[in-house]
Amino acid sequence: MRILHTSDWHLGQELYGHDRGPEHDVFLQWLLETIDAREVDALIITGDIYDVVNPPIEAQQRFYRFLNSALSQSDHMQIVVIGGNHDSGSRVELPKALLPHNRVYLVGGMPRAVGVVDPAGAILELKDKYGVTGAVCAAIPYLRPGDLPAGQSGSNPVAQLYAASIQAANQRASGVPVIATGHLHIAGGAVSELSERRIFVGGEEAVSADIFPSDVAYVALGHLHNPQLIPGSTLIRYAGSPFPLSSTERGYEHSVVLLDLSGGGSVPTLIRTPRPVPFLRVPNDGFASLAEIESLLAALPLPEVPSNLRPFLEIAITMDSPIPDLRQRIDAALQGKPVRLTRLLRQSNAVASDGQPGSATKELSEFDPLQVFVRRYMKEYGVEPPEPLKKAFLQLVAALAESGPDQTASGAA
Ligand SMILES: [Mn+2]
Repeated sequence: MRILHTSDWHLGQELYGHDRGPEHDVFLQWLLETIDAREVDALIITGDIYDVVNPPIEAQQRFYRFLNSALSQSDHMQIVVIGGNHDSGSRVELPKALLPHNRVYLVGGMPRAVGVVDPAGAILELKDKYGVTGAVCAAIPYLRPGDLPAGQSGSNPVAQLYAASIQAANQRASGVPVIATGHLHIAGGAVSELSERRIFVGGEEAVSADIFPSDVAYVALGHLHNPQLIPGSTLIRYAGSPFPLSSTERGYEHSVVLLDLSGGGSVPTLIRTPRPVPFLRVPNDGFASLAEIESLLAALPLPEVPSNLRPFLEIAITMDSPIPDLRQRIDAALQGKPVRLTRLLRQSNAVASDGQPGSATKELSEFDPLQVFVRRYMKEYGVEPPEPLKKAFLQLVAALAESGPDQTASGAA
């Protein structure tokens, strides 16, 4: 039984106004070819299919075209899709009735039976090309507050829900390997600044890897964008995003996981994904003066490519004093170059009123909300806010992000 695990596609994403569609097309074409060449039996996509709950029509068409091509190029490959924190659960499940029920499993939100969360409803049997069940999958999506059992003191509600689902999977498995999915933040995972929206499930930002028992053969995770193995009592992996979704991710070795499952265990192989658009930064690390940046830009080797595949460029500039025509000078240095500017980071050498060099000209968007809150609190009270207050603030920010202006009816309880 061969499974391919991928995650966090974020279809419909825009990077500082630049469309990522052409990169998604390259990735999805590569994925179709890889699935075919490697004779994959089941594809698992662990959430954040779309970047926002209300994705553009083009992004949804791209997803449906992919499903259609993947189904028609193989006569048995199954596709499991779980909802992520960026997805609307009901949007993920929308085309369910149009798709073959024994080949595509869309689990946008935690399944319910007569209104009550039903862990057994998330259990699927994945079959090999001979129609023999090769794995039983507990397809758990991103969990929203109403999905979790009322907390008994001392036990984590996420752990309880996983325990119930894995138990239901084991009952169905009778010796066949059990795998589980999730879209959550496991403690110890490496996060990507500016990329993943903070989430709180069951009141906690991160959940312990202990929730996955050793009798599960593989745990396929989504949410963290850096492909990574999570230490635990079994094989737990974040597949990561297919290409950099922010400048923070530009150094990652983006990949998908190919998993060979047998009674004897599971063997993962990472396959690097294509990166059709380079992510450049000038300078490569840290900051440089305008004069240095102008000469680095002049020397930048930039081959001519179609305009929608031009490299992204982030510029980080340090200044001793404000440069009134900064933007014009950067524009002039980039004139005619086949490159797409994303961020222009500014650092001032002047010492700001908060005593921190470099913060004087930092833009609000370069701070995360917690940093703004901490600075404001310190200005008022002279000390850092207490930890419970910071946590309450982060929960509020996470709740706002999920119920923002682009929120429509979703799987949220
Ligand atoms: Mn994501």
